[in-house]
Parts: sequence; C-alpha cells; structure tokens
Amino acid sequence: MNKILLMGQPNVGKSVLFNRLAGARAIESNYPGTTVDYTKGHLMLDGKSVEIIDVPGTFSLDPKDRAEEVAVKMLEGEKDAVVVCVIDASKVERGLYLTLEVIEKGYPVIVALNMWDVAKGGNIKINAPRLEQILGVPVVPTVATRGEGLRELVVRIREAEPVEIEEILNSVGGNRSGTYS
Ligand SMILES: Nc1nc2c(ncn2[C@@H]2O[C@H](COP(=O)(O)OP(=O)(O)O)[C@@H](O)[C@H]2O)c(=O)[nH]1
Ligand SMILES: [Mg+2]
Repeated sequence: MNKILLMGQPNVGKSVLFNRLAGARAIESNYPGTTVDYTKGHLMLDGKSVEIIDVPGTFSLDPKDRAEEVAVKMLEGEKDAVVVCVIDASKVERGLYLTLEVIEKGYPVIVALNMWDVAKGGNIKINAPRLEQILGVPVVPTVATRGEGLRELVVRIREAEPVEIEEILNSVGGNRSGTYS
C-alpha cells in the first residue's frame, strides 16, 4: 500500500474523517487541468507515513460531472491504493453501489459506516458484522465528528484485501447461472 483514498458520495463525512486522520498538515491542491480541488495529507500506519487523499465525492465510477471525473481518474491513477469507502450508515443502500464498483475494480477496500449516530437516532439498525461477512472486507461503524471508531478503522486498514465479486455473490447464495446453489 502506498496510498489511502477516502471515497464516497458527497456529504457522507469524508472530509471530517480526513481531518481527523490526517491532522494538521494537509495540503489542498487543484487537480491538473480542472477547477476541482482535493486535499492530501499523511497518516502514520505501523510507524510509516502513508499518504491519504480526500477524493472528491462521487456516486459511482461512471462520472456525471467534473468532480466525479476527477474522483475516477484519481482511483485509476493509484493502482496500489487501499480505498476507504465511506458510507452514510443512515442511507447504507445508497453507498453500497460505489463500494461494490471499487471492489469489482480489484482494489483492497475497507468500509467506514459513518454517521452511525444518525442511523441509531433514526432507529436504523445495520448488522455491520453481517455486512462484513457478505462483502468480505472490513466494515467499521464510525462517527467522524466525535472520532468514534476511527482507531479501529485505522487498525483494520491492513486487513483490506481484494475480493472477487463472485465471492460476494456466493455469500448471498447466488451465482451467474441463474440457478440456486
Ligand atoms: N452526525 C454526524 N455528522 C457527521 C458525521 N460525519 C460527518 N458529519 C457531518 O456531515 C456533514 C458532511 O460532512 P463532510 O465531511 O463535509 O462530508 P463529505 O462531503 O463526504 O466530505 C458535515 O456537516 C459534518 O459535520 C457523523 O459521523 N455523524
Ligand atoms: Mg468533502
């Protein structure tokens, strides 16, 4: 791993998470040839400093505007990156699409189920361990604004590994032949 990319839809808490993880010495840059800004910084991991990037928000890897184009380009330009997919836990189904796309591209992924407090307050119960079983990647509930879950998130980044989409399909009892196994 040489980089950590924070990815997710707009307004899921990526930047708050980034500020908590990267601390004070973050640098804002302009993506070449665009008016799109992004921020990068460093995170200490196992005694090593790893670059972490707050990628512009995107709903999918099929870009609909300039910011989404930059998000996709940044991902494609960082083949050795680990991707922290940030999902709003109160709208979890909306964030899973991008997460699955990133997994399908072969990147090691860890999911931050952020806004865990909002989900709880709205009586939304998500079985994070079950989601972790299904996806085959670490799933960590977080409340970025309070720093909750961030230690676990950082510790578990090293567990992020590429997963075959077929494995996810198998874990929900499906396959591509159209029959039940
Ligand atoms: N209640 C709650 N609010 C959060 C949490 N994380 C971020 N926010 C708020 O959600 C809004 C969007 O956060 P931001 O980091 O800008 O989202 P981004 O667009 O993904 O970068 C801000 O008002 C944050 O203070 C969280 O875990 N819980
Ligand atoms: Mg942001």
